[in-house]
Amino acid sequence: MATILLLSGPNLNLLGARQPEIYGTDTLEDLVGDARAAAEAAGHSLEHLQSNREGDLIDAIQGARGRCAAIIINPGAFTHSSYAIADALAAFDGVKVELHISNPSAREEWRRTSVVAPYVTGTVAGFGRAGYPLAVTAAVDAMARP
Ligand code: CA2
Repeated sequence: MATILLLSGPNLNLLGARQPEIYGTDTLEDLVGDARAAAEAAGHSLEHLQSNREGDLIDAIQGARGRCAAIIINPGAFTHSSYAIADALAAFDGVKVELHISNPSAREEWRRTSVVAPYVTGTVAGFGRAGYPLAVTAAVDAMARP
């Protein structure tokens, strides 16, 4: 049994309350629940942290080193700007999944660059709520590969 860390970046705590046409009507708690159910069905546990602060996310990534087998991260808008989160992910040796509810590549120009993408195992984007258990399945599969 391994621990998977799910991280949610800035403003994701507002899910369900604003912009349902982009992000749906489900709350972050709903999405995390789906991810946790998928992890537990695969025999693993899932920890979750949401923060609006870059440093909290970096501390969590550092704290996962040697403790968690995988990190799934929806960095929110930090996806497009945070070299510090990118560096923290580069220093984590396990499986890393970048996760987005929307498909940033199909949105505004500034969302089309991910500074964390070079440091992750793979990306799940554009599938809304369904992306959360998909990301867990992808992480579990990658954890089993050498
Ligand atoms: O599609 C995603 O998951 C994003 O990571 C969401 C970020 C956005 O900056 C990325 O480009 C793509 C924004 C999260 C903010 O979520 C809100 C939800 C409801 C109301 C307001 C913001």
